[in-house]
Amino acid sequence: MSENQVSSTATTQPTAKRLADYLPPDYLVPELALSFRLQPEATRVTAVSKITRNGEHSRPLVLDGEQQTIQQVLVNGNDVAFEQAEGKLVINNVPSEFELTVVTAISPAANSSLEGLYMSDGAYCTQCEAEGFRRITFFPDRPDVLTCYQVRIEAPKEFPFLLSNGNKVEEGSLADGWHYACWQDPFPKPCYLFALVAGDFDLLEDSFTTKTQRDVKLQVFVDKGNLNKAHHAMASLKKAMAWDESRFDLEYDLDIYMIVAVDFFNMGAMENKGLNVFNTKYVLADEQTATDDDFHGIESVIGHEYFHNWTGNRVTCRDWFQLSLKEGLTVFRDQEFSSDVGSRAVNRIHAIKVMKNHQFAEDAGPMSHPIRPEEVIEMNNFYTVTVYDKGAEVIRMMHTLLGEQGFQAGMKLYFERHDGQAVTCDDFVQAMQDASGKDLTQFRRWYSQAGTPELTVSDSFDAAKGIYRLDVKQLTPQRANEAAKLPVHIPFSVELLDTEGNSLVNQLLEVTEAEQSFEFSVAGVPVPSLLQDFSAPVKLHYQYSTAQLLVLMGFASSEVARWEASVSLFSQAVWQNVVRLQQHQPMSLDSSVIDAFRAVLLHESQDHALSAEMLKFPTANSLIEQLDSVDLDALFSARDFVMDTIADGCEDELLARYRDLTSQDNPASRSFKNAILLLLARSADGNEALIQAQFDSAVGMTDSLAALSAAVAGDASCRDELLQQFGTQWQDTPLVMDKWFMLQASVSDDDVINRLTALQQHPAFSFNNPNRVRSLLGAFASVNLPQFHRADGSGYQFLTDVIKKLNSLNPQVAARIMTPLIQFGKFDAQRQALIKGCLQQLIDLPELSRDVYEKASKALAV
Ligand code: B3K
Ligand code: ZN
Repeated sequence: MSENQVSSTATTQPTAKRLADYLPPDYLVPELALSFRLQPEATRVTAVSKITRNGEHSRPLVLDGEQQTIQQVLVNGNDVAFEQAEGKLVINNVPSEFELTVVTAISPAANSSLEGLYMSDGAYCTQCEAEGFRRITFFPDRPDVLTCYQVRIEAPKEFPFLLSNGNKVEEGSLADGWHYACWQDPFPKPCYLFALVAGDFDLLEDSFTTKTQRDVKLQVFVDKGNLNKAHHAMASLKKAMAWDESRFDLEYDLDIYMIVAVDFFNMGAMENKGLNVFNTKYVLADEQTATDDDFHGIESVIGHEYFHNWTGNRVTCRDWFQLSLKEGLTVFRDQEFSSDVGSRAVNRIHAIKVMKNHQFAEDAGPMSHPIRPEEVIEMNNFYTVTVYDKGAEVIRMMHTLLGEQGFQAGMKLYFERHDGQAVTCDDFVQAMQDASGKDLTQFRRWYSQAGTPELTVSDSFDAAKGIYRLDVKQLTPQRANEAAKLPVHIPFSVELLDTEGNSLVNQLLEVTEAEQSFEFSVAGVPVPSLLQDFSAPVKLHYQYSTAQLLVLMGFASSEVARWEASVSLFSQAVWQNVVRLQQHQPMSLDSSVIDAFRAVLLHESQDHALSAEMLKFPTANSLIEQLDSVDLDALFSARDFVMDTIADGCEDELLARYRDLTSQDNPASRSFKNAILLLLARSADGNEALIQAQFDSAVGMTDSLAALSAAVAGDASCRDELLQQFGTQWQDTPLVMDKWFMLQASVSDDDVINRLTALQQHPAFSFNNPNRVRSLLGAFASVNLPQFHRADGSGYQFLTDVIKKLNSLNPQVAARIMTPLIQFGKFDAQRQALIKGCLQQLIDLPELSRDVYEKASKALAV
């Protein structure tokens, strides 16, 4: 018996894996029997696999494995020689079919990275995607090895629930107060979908009858005492199951569906077959502790993970470069779910904001990659807004081009061809093409070209012929060391309105050339609504006049286009004032802009949720994305000025509408009311009494948090007192404390860094918990831009110190909160130099994780 500790710390500089190097697996594992004897410091894992050689060759068996102590390796029951190096176990001269037994010991209690088997608040749980299974046992840890699992879990009876994928087939008692359970998953799956949970929970149970009349047991497991907060998650699950049947004709395939909510989780949730593990943030909700946005987020993430059962689990990815195959498609599906059961326009606006505020920045930064990346150092760094959200936009474009019927025919063919397989993005597009007859050859470039295509549009009107013409140019910016980008296939949705706001033309154009023109017969010069509903993930350049935007904001057929016009109106006002500041002129705002926002307040019939979106002015992040280089100080001042001036100019209407909305008890009206409150806090008066009154009388978290946010945003004199009151009231409710930490992080005071440093000692804060870290520290860098970008560099240094600490504790979270530090290309030379200095400190760390290394080194190489 040999005992060898395998370490995951690379001795050499991390190297990239490349899509071009893909080779099929040398060995397949059709069956695996896994057995766990759970102990915090030394869990014994016995893995008995049936292994078959894939094709004719004599290459050794190479398995992935990290952070385990090997106790036994047997081939067909006999001891065997093996080598171990760099996270691999190698056995030479294996037969073409054999049984491999590997016994290892792991330490869940010492696992702070939250990958593999770890402990969350006393419960055992797992996270295997992308490459965490190799921390549980030695295995070919790649998604194209599909295996039938049998799992046996042994634990003390203090852990009453012993869960794994599939169906429970046996359970019973053992000696010394222990017990066991055995699970069998009939569907072959890649190891990233394996899950195990052992703990004591409250359990909410329900059932769902599928369209073929099969009864599925539904279970939601939550921490003790939280049962009353699990009902919305359960209702959302049932809604999602019904929706997938009606819209996609997809039915659930096991007899049981389990969701376990844990407090320590690196991301939102995980779609393990039959046993989803969720961050509590996306399960627990009641009116007192969760906002309307939280309720919406839960419904959407519960849906997302459920939809993965077909798009991800039944058909999975051949390799991790194909991640968008399952993620882009599943985000598209969850967006459609939210849109079908809620407001389509508002959901579309949220998706557009993610693209414009975050994805465009990623595309323009050092981590820019196509939705199907070609080179990866640490896979966890590629669960990005590009793969997920741009990936969903690419699926949406196919939906737009093919129509619902053509798209569904494509989905049907995709499942007919590939159910039970691990496939590529190309396989998906091919199914869409074959089912619809639409040539998607050029469209495939969306998968291989990084960067945001830019559409520059100019127009002209020939009064004599009554012809309006749009000249469209497309260009995807080429970066250093990149091949020239070819034109992509862009669905370009256009509406033309007359100046009274009547719709003249509403059409889907297809832009495929570098330069293309489109002509329309119309009587007079129309107002064009271009790229309606963000019909493609591109940047649009068209010089809208204020008059045109006012027509669109009031009359475009698409509610999303009306919102887009409001965003452009606001943005133009900001940029005009940035120029004034740079020219040392006083700032000013045209009264027509104030009038346009006043009209939103006075509008009687517009959906309140849409009005709210129009009043939630563009963030500084989204403004930064509109230009190639930005004077940050001028931007912050100009944005504040425009917001304050609108608030002052509309104060009477704001107050009147606010009062009117207080009696309306629904999420859309609350959203409108609270967007107004935020503006009232900015007006010269400050409206502190109103803020205080809402805070005191709020019946739910939406209104209470909105009042507190208004106090923080308006720097109200009651701010710290309200923060204190709220913090005391909710000190024992971690998810509410996250909201509180986030507001603390957005305080505009010059000494906010001291505040955040002190809060790291708060009893509710812990560096080990990703939700806390993201709320207090991640939020500072992504939301409090004026303080993060302080000219003295102290904001950058603060974040750098946090990343240094997390680098060893939880590299995945460290790399994730690092994003604001690597997107510096648009800033002034001084700030860039300060940031680069910080990144160099990270590069110089003695035990740098691959996660942080990949991002820091790419940023410094630009
Ligand atoms: N598939 C998981 C994400 C796993 C992230 C690994 N770093 C959740 C989801 O997208 O549904
Ligand atoms: Zn997903």
